[in-house]
Amino acid sequence: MGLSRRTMLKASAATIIQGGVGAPFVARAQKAEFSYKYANNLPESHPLNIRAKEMAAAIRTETDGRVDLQIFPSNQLGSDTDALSQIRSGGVEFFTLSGLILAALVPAASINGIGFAFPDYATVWKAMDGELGTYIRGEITKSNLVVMEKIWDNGFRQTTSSIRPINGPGDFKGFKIRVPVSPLWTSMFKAFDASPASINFNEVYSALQTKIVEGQENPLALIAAAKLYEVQKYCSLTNHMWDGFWFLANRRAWEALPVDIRAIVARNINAAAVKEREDIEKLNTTVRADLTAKGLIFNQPELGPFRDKLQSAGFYSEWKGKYGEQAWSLLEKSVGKLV
Ligand code: X2X
Repeated sequence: MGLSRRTMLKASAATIIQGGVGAPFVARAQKAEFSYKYANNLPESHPLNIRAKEMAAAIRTETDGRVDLQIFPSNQLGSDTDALSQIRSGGVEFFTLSGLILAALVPAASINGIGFAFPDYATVWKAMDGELGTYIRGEITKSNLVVMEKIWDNGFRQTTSSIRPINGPGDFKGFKIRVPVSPLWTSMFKAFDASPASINFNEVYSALQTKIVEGQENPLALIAAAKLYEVQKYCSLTNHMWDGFWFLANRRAWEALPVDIRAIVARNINAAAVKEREDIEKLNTTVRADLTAKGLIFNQPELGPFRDKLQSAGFYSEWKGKYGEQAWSLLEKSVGKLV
């Protein structure tokens, strides 16, 4: 019997099982043993979702179809705040979340977002793939979530505005800026005398469009992918923090996977993270020109005065106290003295 004929017979058998005429064609004859949802907050065109799609295909192949990862980009299953409670309850099995937002559950997880801590990517990966990352993952594990080893890149964050460019810390005074839902973000922009509003990412575009806020801050790759240039005029390269996404799993769902399957899934997720980091690094060389062509006006402020402002507002000493000696010394071991 020819292959195509056999496939057709299988398909018609599936149709009969499904209840006959009019039932949809079933591409996969059998439902995967583990059909898991992966939720994230980024647009489909972002490198995170492009690599996630490849990763899901590799996992399907390497597990002989036993694991089917369905990706839900752009907060299709709810805001980050909702998805964080779903990953805890098992409503979703996988979720990528900024460590700064995860801090609602795991306070130590926001530490990489301390203002102006990281000078460059080499320092970021050394810390996050090294001792600091190990410490943070230990804290996440204590909260009963499972976390993959490699953090995915969101990027160094830049400030966009519809009213004025940010040339120095004084331009933040009274500035209505959207920040993600995280005490560290609010605290940092309060230290700049701005007026931060906590808004989940799925509402950012409309908050900017309707002028509920005047600006926001995000990495260039995401400003491009989420088309924020359509509702913003200026982009100031404030480079004020590095932010990444931890790949989280619900513990019960993770432990339901046989050990050999877990190894395949983890290896593919971590490999995809490393590729995604490289994608963003490449994007960084071209995205500024693309955004300029789309109408964003760039400026590069001097960064020293921003750091001085945080210092004199007591930002660093306050957060050192919150994280405690152990975590703070791991951060300073990577980036140098901050206080
Ligand atoms: O909410 C944001 O701004 C985003 C997408 O960058 C994070 O996930 C922190």
